[in-house]
Amino acid sequence: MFFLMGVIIVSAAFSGCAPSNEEGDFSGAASKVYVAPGKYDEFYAFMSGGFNGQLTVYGLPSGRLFKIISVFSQNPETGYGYSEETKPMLMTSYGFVPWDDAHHPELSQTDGVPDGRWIFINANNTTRVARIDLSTFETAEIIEIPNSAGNHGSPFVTENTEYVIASTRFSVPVPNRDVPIDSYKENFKGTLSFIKVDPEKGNMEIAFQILVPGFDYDLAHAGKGPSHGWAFFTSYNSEQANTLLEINASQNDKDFIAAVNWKLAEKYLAEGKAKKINTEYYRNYFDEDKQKAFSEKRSSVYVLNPKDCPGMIYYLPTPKSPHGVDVDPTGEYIVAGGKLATVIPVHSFSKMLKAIENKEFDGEIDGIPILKYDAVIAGEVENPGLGPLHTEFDGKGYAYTSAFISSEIVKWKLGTWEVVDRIPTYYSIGHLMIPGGDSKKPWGKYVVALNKITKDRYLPTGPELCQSAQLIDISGDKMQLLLDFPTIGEPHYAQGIPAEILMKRNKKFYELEKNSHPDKTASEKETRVERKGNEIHVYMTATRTHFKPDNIEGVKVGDRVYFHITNLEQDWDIPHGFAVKGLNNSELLIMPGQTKTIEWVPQKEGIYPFYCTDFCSALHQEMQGYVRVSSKNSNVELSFN
Ligand code: RUQ
Ligand code: CUA
Repeated sequence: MFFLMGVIIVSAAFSGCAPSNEEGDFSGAASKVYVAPGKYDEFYAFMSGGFNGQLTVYGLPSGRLFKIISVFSQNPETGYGYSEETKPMLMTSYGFVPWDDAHHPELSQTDGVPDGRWIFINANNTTRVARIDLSTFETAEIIEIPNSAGNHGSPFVTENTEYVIASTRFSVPVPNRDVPIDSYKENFKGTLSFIKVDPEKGNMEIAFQILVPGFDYDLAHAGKGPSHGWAFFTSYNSEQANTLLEINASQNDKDFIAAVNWKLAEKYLAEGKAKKINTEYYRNYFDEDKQKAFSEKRSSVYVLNPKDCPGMIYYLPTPKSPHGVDVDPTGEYIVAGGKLATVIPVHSFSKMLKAIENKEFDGEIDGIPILKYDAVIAGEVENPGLGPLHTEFDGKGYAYTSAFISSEIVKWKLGTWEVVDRIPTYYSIGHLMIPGGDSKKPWGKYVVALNKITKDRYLPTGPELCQSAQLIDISGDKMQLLLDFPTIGEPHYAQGIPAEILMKRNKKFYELEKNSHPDKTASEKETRVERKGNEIHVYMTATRTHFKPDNIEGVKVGDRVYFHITNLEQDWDIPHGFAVKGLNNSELLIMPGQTKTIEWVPQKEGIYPFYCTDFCSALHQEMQGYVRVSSKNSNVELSFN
């Protein structure tokens, strides 16, 4: 959340005054969220973890948490980012970065509708985009974005997931270099990135970037239907301040939404209009056959300059420090959340095209024509609540906007712009989510409010309180609050999709036969322990209800011991875990058919037990073994059983 201090104080005070427990009749609500034991939820919801760097999976309407998908942060629970197989996922041009701040999940789309293949999410801090495979619910790929800082306006998909788009919050020198900070206006630039997504495999590559003036680019959404081929990016700090932004970046009445004609950009790229800039970044991917992640280094990127590319980008003036930008299901309306504005401005795509044709410009900035506000505006929603941020759509002609300061969701009608309903949220709502609510075909049954502050809503847990989601029924004329449930980390954006779409694709285990991990142990007969200098490689198998080998001798203090463990099970829901005493690393959680490796450097002589950490059968407690560690110069022979 990027607000004026004053605004935050006002909002905190406001939420303090709001009623802590609203009256109201919840008797009907309980049955609407009750999912009987053994029954499935109707929707999956994916919530960003914010500063925990992960992505969480919930069911709706129950609000039950199913999984935390490890994305940008190491996770000792599974070994993600600790195991040798997954460490490469977190490689960047800054080295190994085991954490990030993840804000916006976005489902892949076909024909403008979420298709359930992948979900993307951004890393805000060390600028990256991840792709999660929704057959395994595991991170399949992470690509770093060069020439970017604060990858906040990211990663939003175009209508057929041709591109994932991303914008830079912080402008920085491009290419980055050592300059005085007060040379901001002259040296600092923003970039808008277009990441090409392979239609079959999903692999990401940065196709091109567009160099833009040094504003802060905040959020984005792609066009659809008639506006397919365009993408929209909000910006604030058009003042180009580099200090005390709370004052210095709130001077202008209007900032801008950048409208990019990416089809034209593709053409300019093909014509050789882009400049190749040398810069280092990483693409990391998980190879499911090898059951291992790999890192590839990239060394250049194509950058288009609007000055050389007429017609590629326009600015839509937008009051005032806009945050979200959301395109309605028809693709005609572009809604901005002007967080300091008193109205919600809605731009018209068709008016924009006409204004471009008639050259209704109000000057230009760095080769980017500024369109006249009156020539592009479709309407303004009056009385939209204080601090409007984000808008989702129900597919029935209504829009729902979150108002951070007045802690409410405001429902209004597209076309007439009249507010038809409002409901308080507890408290300080940021994003909101309707399943499919940023697509062409929303499943407009619920809206989820994603709230920053919970205060008195839950049992207190010391100074740190959970953040929260609220489920609201939008199937009738009046919104009805059904359920509060806590979230993991800070939820920014979220996505939802009917469960049946994903259930069809769900993978139950990895086929052992297809596992071509170089350190796989295909059967118990192949288990062994090998020494290579001071490295010990343990090729171990796990199956109910033992490890093989389970006694290992001849390891010496200071050896680098690699446990390569293959889970031989070929059955759903039978992972095995692995931990050894004193392991300065995480445990491993190994899914059926997988091979995983953990490194251990024993520091002291003695006997070290290891065991399975996941209660896998009645004889789980028997699933254990010992490693004998001897002194550096001992002559205990390497042996195993
Ligand atoms: S943000 S609460 Cu990081 Cu998407 Cu608006
Ligand atoms: Cu394997 Cu417990």
